[in-house]
Amino acid sequence: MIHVRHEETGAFAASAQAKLSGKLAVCMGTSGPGAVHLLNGLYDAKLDAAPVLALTGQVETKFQGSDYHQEINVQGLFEDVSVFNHEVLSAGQLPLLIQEAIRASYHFPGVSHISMPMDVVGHKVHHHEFRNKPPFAKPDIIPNKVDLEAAANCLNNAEKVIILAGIGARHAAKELLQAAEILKAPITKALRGKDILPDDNPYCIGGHGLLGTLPSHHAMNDCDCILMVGTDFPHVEFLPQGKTAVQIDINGYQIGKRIPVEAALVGDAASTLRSLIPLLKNKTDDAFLMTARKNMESWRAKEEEMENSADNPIHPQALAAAISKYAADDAIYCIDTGNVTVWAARNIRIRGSQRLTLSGGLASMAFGMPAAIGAKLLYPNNQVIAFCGDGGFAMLMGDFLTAVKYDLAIIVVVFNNYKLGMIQAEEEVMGIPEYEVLQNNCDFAEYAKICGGDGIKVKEITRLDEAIRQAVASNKPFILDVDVNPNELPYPAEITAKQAIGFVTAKVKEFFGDGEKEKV
Ligand SMILES: Cc1cc2nc3c(=O)[nH]c(=O)nc-3n(C[C@H](O)[C@H](O)[C@H](O)COP(=O)(O)OP(=O)(O)OC[C@H]3O[C@@H](n4cnc5c(N)ncnc54)[C@H](O)[C@@H]3O)c2cc1C
Ligand SMILES: Cc1ncc(C[n+]2csc(CCOP(=O)(O)OP(=O)(O)O)c2C)c(N)n1
Ligand SMILES: [Mg+2]
Repeated sequence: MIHVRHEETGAFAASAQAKLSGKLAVCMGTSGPGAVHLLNGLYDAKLDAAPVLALTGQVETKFQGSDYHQEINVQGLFEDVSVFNHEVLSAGQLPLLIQEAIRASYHFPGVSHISMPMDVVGHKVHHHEFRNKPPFAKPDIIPNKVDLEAAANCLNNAEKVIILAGIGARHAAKELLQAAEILKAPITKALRGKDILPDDNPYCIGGHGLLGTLPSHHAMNDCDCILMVGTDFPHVEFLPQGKTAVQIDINGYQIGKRIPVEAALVGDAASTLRSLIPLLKNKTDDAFLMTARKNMESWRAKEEEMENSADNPIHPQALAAAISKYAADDAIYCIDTGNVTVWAARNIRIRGSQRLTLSGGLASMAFGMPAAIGAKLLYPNNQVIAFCGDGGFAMLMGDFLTAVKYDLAIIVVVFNNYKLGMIQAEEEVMGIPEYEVLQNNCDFAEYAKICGGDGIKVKEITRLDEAIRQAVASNKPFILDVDVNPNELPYPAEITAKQAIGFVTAKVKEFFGDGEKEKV
């Protein structure tokens, strides 16, 4: 049992553990406010389909219904977030309910919730009342022959195929690369699937969407067929109309959700690809792939200008790339939401057995450090690095004390731009001058030391490398608080005229003092 300072940290940590391992993770909160505090972390688990069991307290049954101290309708409150949601009515019921909850979390998958009135818990439950371990069978699901042939036809008839792969294809890297080789197809990754393939693999053209790369944007627009594997990529505005599509997903409900598909393959990513590959014809024309590779080289070269820049204030791209350079081959990255997500997506180069997790579906701030706590507890021998925004970090910074208490040598990198950077960017592309985004931060490195950890504040690029070396060598929880350029814009791969006009309008308004002047 790990005692956290804020229940949301516990729920995020559990969600991150479940996302990284695929195994059930458990978190707890008291009745009333403790239960309410869990919710955001549990929604993160729900939206990323992570198996999490949440246990909450409840007031004694004899007081229920009387607006008793801390009494809330916890079942009602948790109804939307959970796939299984029950109150324990008697101690004897508990073994059954726990097993049901676990089976539901794995099967659907998602959050199960059990609330426990104070008079019901505290009784002895005998071990034999638990049935045998529930059978969590993992069937090897493959689509039928007709569907496989339809998919093969579609892919064989297309000239230019792009593969969009997500976290559901994590165990299918070998098969993805075989398919890419036969189809002469570049592979672009949905963000939750960033760690399925090393970023320097010659078939990989980075990620797709707002945080994606320009080569991916071009390849997606130029292709005539999209092969989606283990992804529920939600940003449909980046999936062009008029393409044919083949989709592989273990969950039939997901197929056709984001884009109309010609061939639906319900099955496991690796097994389905293994059945599909013998039906594919080797394409001889590799011009589409070669163009994507060439575009990727130029895009990389452009990013490297920022990554290697000696400018002050430090470019966040330079910080992300430097961390990526010093990270261990087995590092686990835990990423916050904000502009910081953009730098993680583009400037971390995944290699070796590195993992990366983020709040994908919910896109919640403050995920980074709690996720790092969860990851370090589960994988104590791996290096664990959180990429945090200053806004996100400050939300749950009290739980740095938890990392200290349990001796968790996590590295927390704060991309400190003293503002809610992503919100400012969103305001400005809409033509709204910067409004209420600035933040009066403390020195987070000093804070780390006061808590009993260690830390370094970095303001100049010349100090960055040495600071990172100290962070990775430290055996204490460590905060690397780096001042990054507050004016760095998270440009999308391609800027629309509307965005550019909005941005210029906002800047002109800011110049003439329109909008709110903030004191920090
Ligand atoms: C600030 C911010 C910005 C973001 N911008 C972007 C962006 O620009 N681009 C982007 O890509 N993401 C972005 N995201 C993340 C995005 O919201 C989604 O979470 C992400 O794209 C989903 O990745 P995924 O498809 O790999 O995972 P999921 O959405 O979890 O989908 C995984 C799919 O795999 C299936 N599956 C599971 N197991 C198997 C199996 N064994 N075989 C076959 N299928 C399986 C599941 O049924 C599911 O359909 C952003 C997030 C944040 C916080
Ligand atoms: C819990 C939560 N509240 C609000 C938001 C909306 N939001 C998205 S990004 C962002 C700003 C993040 O700021 P910071 O953590 O400093 O990162 P930066 O964008 O500056 O890199 C906000 C407020 C959110 N995603 N999650
Ligand atoms: Mg910020």
